[in-house]
Amino acid sequence: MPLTAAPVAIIMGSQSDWPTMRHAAETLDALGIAYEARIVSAHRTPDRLYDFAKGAKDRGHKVVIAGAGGAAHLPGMTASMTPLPVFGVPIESRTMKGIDSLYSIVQMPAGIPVGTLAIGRSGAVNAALMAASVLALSDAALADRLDAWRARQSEAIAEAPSDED
Ligand code: RP5
Repeated sequence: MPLTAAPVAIIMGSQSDWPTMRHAAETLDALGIAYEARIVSAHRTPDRLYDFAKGAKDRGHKVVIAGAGGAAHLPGMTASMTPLPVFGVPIESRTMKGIDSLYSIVQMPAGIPVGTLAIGRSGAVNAALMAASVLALSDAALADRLDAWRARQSEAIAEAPSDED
C-alpha cells in the first residue's frame, strides 16, 4: 500500500470540536507540518473509526491527535487499534467544563497509552507541539523550525506586565 498520508492525523468526535482542534492545526501550519483533519466519532461512526485506526500506519501517518468531549472514547479506542503514538485532547464540554472529557481520556489501562494533554486550546496546541517533537527526532529541518518557534515564543514574552489588555 503506498504511503501517501500526511504525517499527522487530527481526528475529532464532532464538528463541534473543531473550534478547539483548529488550534492544533494552526500550530502544525506554523511549523510547516502537513496534516489531515477528519471527523471520526467513536460512538456515531464506529466503522469509520475502525477503518481509520486500523489503516492509519499503513497509510503513512506517524502521529495521531485525537480530540473528544464528554464520554470521550475516541483517543483510547484509536490507541487500541494502532501502534502509532496517540495524543488526546479533552474538549471543554458544556456541562462539566471538560473534566468528564479529561477523565475519560486520561485513565487508560496499563498497556494501551494515550498521551493526554490539557483541556481545550492549551491541549490542542500542545498536542501539535508533542507531535512536532516526535517527528523532529527524525527530521533535522523540522527540529530547527521547532527550536525557532520556541525562541520566537520566548522573545514575545514581555519583561514586565502592562496595564493594557
Ligand atoms: C463527543 O461528543 C464529541 O467529541 C463532542 O465533544 C461531544 C458533543 O458532540 P456534539 O453533540 O456537539 O456533536 O463525541
